[in-house]
Amino acid sequence: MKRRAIVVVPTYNERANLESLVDSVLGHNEAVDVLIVDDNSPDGTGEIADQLAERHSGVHVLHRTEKNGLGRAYCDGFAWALGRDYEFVLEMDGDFSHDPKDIGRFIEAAAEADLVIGSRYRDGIRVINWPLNRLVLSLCAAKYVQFITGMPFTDPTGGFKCFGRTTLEGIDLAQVRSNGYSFQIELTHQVWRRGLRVKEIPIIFTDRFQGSSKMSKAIIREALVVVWQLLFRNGLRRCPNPGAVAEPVQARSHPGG
Ligand SMILES: Nc1nc2c(ncn2[C@@H]2O[C@H](COP(=O)(O)OP(=O)(O)O)[C@@H](O)[C@H]2O)c(=O)[nH]1
Ligand SMILES: [Mg+2]
Repeated sequence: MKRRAIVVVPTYNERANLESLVDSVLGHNEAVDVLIVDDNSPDGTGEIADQLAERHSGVHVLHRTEKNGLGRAYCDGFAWALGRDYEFVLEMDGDFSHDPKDIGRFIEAAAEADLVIGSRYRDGIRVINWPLNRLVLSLCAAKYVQFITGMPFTDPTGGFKCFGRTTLEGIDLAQVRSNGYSFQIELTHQVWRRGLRVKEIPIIFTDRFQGSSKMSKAIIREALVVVWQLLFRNGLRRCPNPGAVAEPVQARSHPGG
C-alpha cells in the first residue's frame, strides 16, 4: 500500500505565509497532502486557501465560521482526515515556524512510533528569534508539565507532530477540552497514558517573520489548569495507565484501522 500522509495546518490571518508554505510542503514532500483549516480569517486567508486547492489536487480546505481556537480547528481537521485513507496525520503551524523540509523525518520516525513530537529542547535549545521572555515561558511550561503529569517529554507544548492513523483513531476527540497550547499537552497525554510509543525528534523552531502571534494570557491560564485536570483524569498517576483507558467511540467505528 502506498504511504499517504496529510499535514493539517490551522490558519487565522496567515495571508502572507500560506501560499509559500503550501508550495514548500508540496515541493519538499512526495505523496503528502495539505489540509488548511481556516477560521474565516478577516484577511482573506480562506480565499487564498481555496485558490491553492483549485491549483493543486493534494490541497484541501475546511472553512469554519468563526475563530474558535487552535484545538477545535485541529479536531475538525483530524475528523476530516480520518474520514479518508491517510496513514499518517501531521500537525504544523501556518507561519513557517516549522520547517516543511522536516516532514519526511517525522513520517520516517512514525514507522517506529505511534506519535512523533518535534522537540525544540531535546539535546539543546533550538529556537530562533524568539524574545527571551517567550523562550523562558515555554521552557518553564515544559518543566511544569513534566513535573505535574509525569510525562517525560522535553517539549510538550510544541505543535509539530505526526500521528499514526490508529493512534489518532484511539484519541477521544470529543473528550478533548483544551483549545490553546494545552491542546498539544492534552493530546500527547492521551497517547502517552495509553502506553503507546511516543518519540521526540529534534527540530529547529523559527519565530514567524510575517503576521502576528495569537498567543494570549487566556491560553496560558488554560494550560495552567489543564495539566492538573490531566493528572486527575489519569487517576493521580504520573505514569502510563493503559488498563484504565476506555476505547473511544470513533476507534470502534473503524475496526480495520
Ligand atoms: N483555524 C485557527 N487557527 C489558529 C487559531 N489560533 C491560532 N491559529 C493558527 O495556529 C498556528 C499557531 O499559532 P500562532 O499564533 O503562530 O502561535 P505562536 O506561534 O505560538 O505564537 C498558526 O498557523 C495560526 O494561524 C484559531 O483560533 N483558529
Ligand atoms: Mg507561530
